[in-house]
Amino acid sequence: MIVKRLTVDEIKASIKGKLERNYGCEISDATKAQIYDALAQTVRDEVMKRRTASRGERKKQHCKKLYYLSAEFLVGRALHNNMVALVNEEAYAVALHELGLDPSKIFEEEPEPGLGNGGLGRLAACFLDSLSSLRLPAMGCTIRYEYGLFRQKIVDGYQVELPDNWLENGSMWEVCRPDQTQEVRFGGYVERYEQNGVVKYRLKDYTTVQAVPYDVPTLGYDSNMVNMLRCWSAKATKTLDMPSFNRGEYTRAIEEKELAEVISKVLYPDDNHIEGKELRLKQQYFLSSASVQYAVEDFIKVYGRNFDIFPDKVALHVNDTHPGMAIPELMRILMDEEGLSWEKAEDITRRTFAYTNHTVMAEALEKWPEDMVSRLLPRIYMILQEINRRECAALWEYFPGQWERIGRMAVIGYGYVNMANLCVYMGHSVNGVSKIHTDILKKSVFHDFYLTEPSKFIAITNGITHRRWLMMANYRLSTLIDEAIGDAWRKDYEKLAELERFKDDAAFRQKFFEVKKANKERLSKRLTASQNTALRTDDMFDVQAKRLHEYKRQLLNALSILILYNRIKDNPDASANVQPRTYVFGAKAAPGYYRAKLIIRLINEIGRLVNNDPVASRYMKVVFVENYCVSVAEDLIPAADVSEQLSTAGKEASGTGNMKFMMNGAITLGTLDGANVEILDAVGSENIHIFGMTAEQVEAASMQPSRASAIFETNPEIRRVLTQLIDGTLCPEQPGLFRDIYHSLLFGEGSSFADQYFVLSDLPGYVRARENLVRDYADRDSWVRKAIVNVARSWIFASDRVIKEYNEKIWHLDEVRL
Ligand code: 26Q
Repeated sequence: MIVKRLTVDEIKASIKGKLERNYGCEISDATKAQIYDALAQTVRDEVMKRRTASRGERKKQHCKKLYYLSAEFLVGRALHNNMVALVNEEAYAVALHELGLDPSKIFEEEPEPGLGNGGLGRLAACFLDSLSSLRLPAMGCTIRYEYGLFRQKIVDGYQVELPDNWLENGSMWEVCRPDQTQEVRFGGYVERYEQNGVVKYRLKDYTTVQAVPYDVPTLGYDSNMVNMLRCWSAKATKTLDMPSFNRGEYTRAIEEKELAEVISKVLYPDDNHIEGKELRLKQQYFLSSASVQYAVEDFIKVYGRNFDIFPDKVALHVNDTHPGMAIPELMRILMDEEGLSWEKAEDITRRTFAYTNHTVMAEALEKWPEDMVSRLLPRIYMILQEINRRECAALWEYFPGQWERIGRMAVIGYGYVNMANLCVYMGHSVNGVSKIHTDILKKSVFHDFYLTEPSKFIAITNGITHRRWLMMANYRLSTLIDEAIGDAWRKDYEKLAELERFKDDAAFRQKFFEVKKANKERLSKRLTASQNTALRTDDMFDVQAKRLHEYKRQLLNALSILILYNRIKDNPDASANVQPRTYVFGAKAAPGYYRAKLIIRLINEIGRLVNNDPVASRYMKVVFVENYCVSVAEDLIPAADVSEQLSTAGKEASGTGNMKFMMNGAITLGTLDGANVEILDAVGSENIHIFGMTAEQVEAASMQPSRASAIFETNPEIRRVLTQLIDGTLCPEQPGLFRDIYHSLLFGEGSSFADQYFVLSDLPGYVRARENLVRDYADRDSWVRKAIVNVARSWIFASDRVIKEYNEKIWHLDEVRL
């Protein structure tokens, strides 16, 4: 079935018609919000028409379906993205122009769903986009957090968090499906009973929470395929707790309703750090149980109760361990509800589940206290215990007498349920998100498992959707690419490689440079409006944008800016030919992460010092962009010349911001960590600036605790900036403000040694790398050539490539024929 694209006149008529019917007004007297509604509804109609045409095809063709389970889906705004996917942007542009409307102003009206912290959530969103574009049947499953990630304001240099009430005025893009509500059960106790001579278990005296699905359609690019992102919302059971109601405990009954609905109230704002909060465990089981129940229900609808073929028709993917309780949940359903034996259920479960790991840092590996799990999820706990018993027995055969090793690998050990061990042991595939990350998984984090089942471990390097991050975010560059090589790259990402030969075309290079400049102007306009900060668009833009975390080392960047400031102050005459540059930071800190918030304050204080200095401010400017989120990234990344990727080697599993910057023609300044290693492989050492210790060196040096003081003693420039942290140079009103940072760099605290992220160790090499990079920038022709090579070779990091790899190695889905 072919769905026709709207013509300019049809678009205009639709917008006018919606305004008339919904609001009884014309364009001239409509509010901005009403115009957004009318345009969004027009686009939504187009998306839903394609949904109708493609719906049912997957079932008819008996295609296997993927459920991608993720506690976060950071999808970003939908309107512009859907216009791109409809491949009708031109007609929309003309129609809006003829109606006297500015599309970019209308897009701003859409509240951004911030249903994720950072990389992991954004990856899930890029994957769903690629799945639809490649016509692979899938459903994303997540939680419909009423409050997404907090909005950030900077007040007096500090981060202040504001609630993100993104659903305040409703959302245009979700479709509620009350008919597919699932019941999720908490608490109670397990009763053993016999049925036809077979021992069975059931939950008694439990509390029920309803999971109500809200589906957000995800249209593939030029594919007419729509996959749903299912967002589960918690709702109290329809009837209030009648017994307590009858006893006259009306208010208690209402309180319990509130307690049920709190499950989907708010996204936890911690990234790469966990606290064993009970509500977080409830969220995880809520998502897991509702999604698995639906997957089983949907399977039965198409194939009946022929569970032998379940793994051939259903793939369940857990994005990190957060939805890992889906594993015992499927076991529970197969045994308790469908009557399968343990052996059968275990075999089906293992062949269905695959797990992606996103971190090697101990503080981010999830462990739940046994007593919490047994109280909240008694039947699930029983199943986990049995999994653990069988696992330990099997390991005893493999590693006889090696108690310690078996203890490390156990699903339950030392009073905790270890989620990573569960996912590795019970899944058929474990993947890391870059080559180096997968090597570290094999060598250390999961080394014991790797010995027993090496073929389970695979490396699939992350990627990003070039539709949102190039076509949508960088319209100017995309049009320029079309002019050079045609527009086939939009569907076939590999074709982006053809751009490389244009690096030798002087006219093309000139236009490329002008695009970058125009993007800088767009960013400057945005920041002028949002935070009253205009940018110098002739500067080199040097950007570090990502969550704030010590391992990501925004501190390395900040200290090197201070070093440069000192050099300019010491020798103003020699500065005359310094390339003026603007350092841009964008970063949210977890609200409870004291030092991360202090680093934000430090960046802002260094900014105050530099930006107010009559000499230094001629050559440098420091800008902190408030509220870094997907839509800020869409304006910021296309304006960057330099991409700062500074993580301590071995710590960043992959990084995906690095890929977004590369795809938009920024040159990477980075360590040999995560996907930076593969960016280096792709572009060659002449098109990237690499510095710093390797993961092996970091590992080896962790054993020498005295290195920080040695650097302090021997390097006067570093000694000086460290002293400036505490001598009142920064924030003279509060000279002791940054003592905590000073102390952590030089002395460490508690169990952690001084400078545990190797900021001081890498600082000299980083400062040198920055000098080389600026020298490079001065030769504009050669710089633009490098930028073009980066764009051309970024095709490797397209998420379409990633999804094809997952599909070949893990999921084995069939394309839906439309
Ligand atoms: C877990 C339990 C309780 C509360 C919070 C969490 C939690 C939430 C979010 C733990 C971790 C996260 C996010 C992790 C994350 O974004 N990791 C990043 O994933 C990217 C995609 O693979 C990688 O590119 C990054 O390197 C990795 O840091």
